[in-house]
Amino acid sequence: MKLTTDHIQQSNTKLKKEHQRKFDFLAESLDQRGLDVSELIQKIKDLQIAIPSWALGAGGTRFGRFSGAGEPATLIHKIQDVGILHALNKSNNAVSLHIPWDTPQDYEAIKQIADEVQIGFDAVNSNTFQDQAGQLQSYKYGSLANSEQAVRDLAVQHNKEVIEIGKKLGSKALTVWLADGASFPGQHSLRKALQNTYSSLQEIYKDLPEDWKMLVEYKPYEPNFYSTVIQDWGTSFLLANKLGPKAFTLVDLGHHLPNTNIEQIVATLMTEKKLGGFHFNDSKYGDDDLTVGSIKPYQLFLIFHELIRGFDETENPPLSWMIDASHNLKDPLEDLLQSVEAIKISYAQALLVDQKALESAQESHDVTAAQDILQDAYRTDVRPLLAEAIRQSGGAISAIDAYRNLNVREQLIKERGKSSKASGL
Ligand code: LRH
Ligand code: MN
Ligand code: MN
Repeated sequence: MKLTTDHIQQSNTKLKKEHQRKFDFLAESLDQRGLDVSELIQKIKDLQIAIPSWALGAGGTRFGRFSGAGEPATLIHKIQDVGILHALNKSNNAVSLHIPWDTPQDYEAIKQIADEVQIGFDAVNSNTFQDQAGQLQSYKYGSLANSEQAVRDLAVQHNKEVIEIGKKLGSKALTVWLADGASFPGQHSLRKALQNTYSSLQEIYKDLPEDWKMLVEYKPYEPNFYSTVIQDWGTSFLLANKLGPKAFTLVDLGHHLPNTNIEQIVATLMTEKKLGGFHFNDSKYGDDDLTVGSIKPYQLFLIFHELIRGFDETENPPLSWMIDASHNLKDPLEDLLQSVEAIKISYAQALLVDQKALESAQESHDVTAAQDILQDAYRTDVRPLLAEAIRQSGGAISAIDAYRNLNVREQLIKERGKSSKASGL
């Protein structure tokens, strides 16, 4: 199924008048606040967020998985799904692949299909947290951190292969997330595990093309429940610093202990020019992988506020923007549309912050004013601005409405069958 501009325009007709009324009202008030509305719209249009291939089917928990219907069963299906999202919201022009779940068979065919739906390839992810069929060594006790050289070699080799796959597709980054750790005190040497991880990463780094980044993702626990080798931003930052200028820290919003101040981590990493990218999601307890903005939208706004300041005030290089989510209940495509909208809402709100007024409030220690300035931006309903940016780009005024009215899922079920299942987590 391919959504055409005609389909989208047709779905916009009913909403156009009401949208215009809301947009005019907002545009006038933003204009009165001294904001350049067309500049804001351009910035919102430019923000493109990559979709993870593994989020296009129903996820699951340790207790069960309730598959949806018409799930993408092949890499081609996954690219088509991302194409559908991008046609609707004009905000997802890339997919992030996980290898070996998404190893292409026919590269030319894959690239051609991606081209047709205007999708590129963002960071490629390696997977050394599962054993593959016929694998000679096991990752049960770790991969890059393993005390056995032969296991480390296998994991290094896998990462090198992932780089080769990414090169053929036009990716420019490798994301490394390691499950390596220990579930019991005494299980392994904490120091040796870190040293092994560093030397294994060095081997992989040697193969990284000049214009690539290595994104080192951290996570405090799970699947190991006593210690994780790359447990926090500090450990990731330390490794990225030691590895060299092409290595960066990747922040997955769900990979923090409760109440961690993520915006402060963002500010620190940007100051050191070592923030590489994001895995956006939301969580209440742990790595819940919930819809972005569904639990802590103010935190997301504060993160974007730091990002915007960081882009102005630091030399941090451009970021990889990616979602990392999982859906047990909702239609994955609807959930992803909601996540992308939430990201763009936070970004747009953060663009409204009166930076000059905030700076002077900070300098005069006017705490009340500082809070008001931030909250004034956060409490602005920017949805008409977003809808206008998407409409101007040829997308849908309301992506979910269009998705439903155009019976996209029903079409996919017809094409793929009720019981087609996504691979991956
Ligand atoms: C680990 C993680 C990491 C993996 C993905 C499937 O929790 O966030 O990014 O690659 O989930
Ligand atoms: Mn992640
Ligand atoms: Mn995760």
